[in-house]
Amino acid sequence: MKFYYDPASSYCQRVAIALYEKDIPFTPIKVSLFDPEAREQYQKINPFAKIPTLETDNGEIFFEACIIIEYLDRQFPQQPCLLNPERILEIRTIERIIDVYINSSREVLFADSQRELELRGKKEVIKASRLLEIACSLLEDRLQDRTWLVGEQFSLADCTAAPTLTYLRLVYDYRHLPNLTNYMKRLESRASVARVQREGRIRMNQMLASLAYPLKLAPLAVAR
Ligand SMILES: N[C@@H](CCC(=O)N[C@@H](CS)C(=O)NCC(=O)O)C(=O)O
Repeated sequence: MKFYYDPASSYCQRVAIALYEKDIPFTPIKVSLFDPEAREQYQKINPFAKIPTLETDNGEIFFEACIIIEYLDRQFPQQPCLLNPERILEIRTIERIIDVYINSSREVLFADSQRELELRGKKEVIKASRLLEIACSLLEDRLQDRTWLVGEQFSLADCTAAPTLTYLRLVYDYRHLPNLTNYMKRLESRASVARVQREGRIRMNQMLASLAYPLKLAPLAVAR
């Protein structure tokens, strides 16, 4: 099974967490989307030229991080079960909230952080910040009495949350939300998440160093 990815990509990290959680053997293939020749080759596998993509030993191709994780969960039923059928709607809802409201808003805030100061904070940025706050406080409430986002079992929702909440700290400080902050700390001490963070760190630091307006990950405060 071939996994086309970049170690710093948050969507790829979602899948890598699932692969490591289930201890699934795979062949990692780094994709350089900035190299026009490599990009053209890769488009034969994924016409959208987006990472991640999974190619099975039978030549089946899967893209979209959440679909790849669903495929892995079906094919490799060993623990942890990432899409527990009894909690499936809640798992999918949280995955959507993270992808649509948190990740998209994060992208808007990131783009804004790279504009000249006088051009920042336009309407779309205010709207994105509002959606981000709503989504983060929803997660904060859910995490009131849970270890992971959908209860005591690590799920697709957590595979999605870990990279997104890590990169979110570049542009949005959520340390005023203690449940979310403590949850992020639990994620960081989980082996699969610590591993993808370690593997993505060099590329991410290179990316941060090349920004017009450098950004830093806010450290996780000790939450009460
Ligand atoms: N909806 C896709 C999004 C994948 C995606 O946007 N990947 C980024 C890397 S994090 C990418 O390939 N960007 C390259 C580009 O947009 O040209 C998924 O869930 O897998």
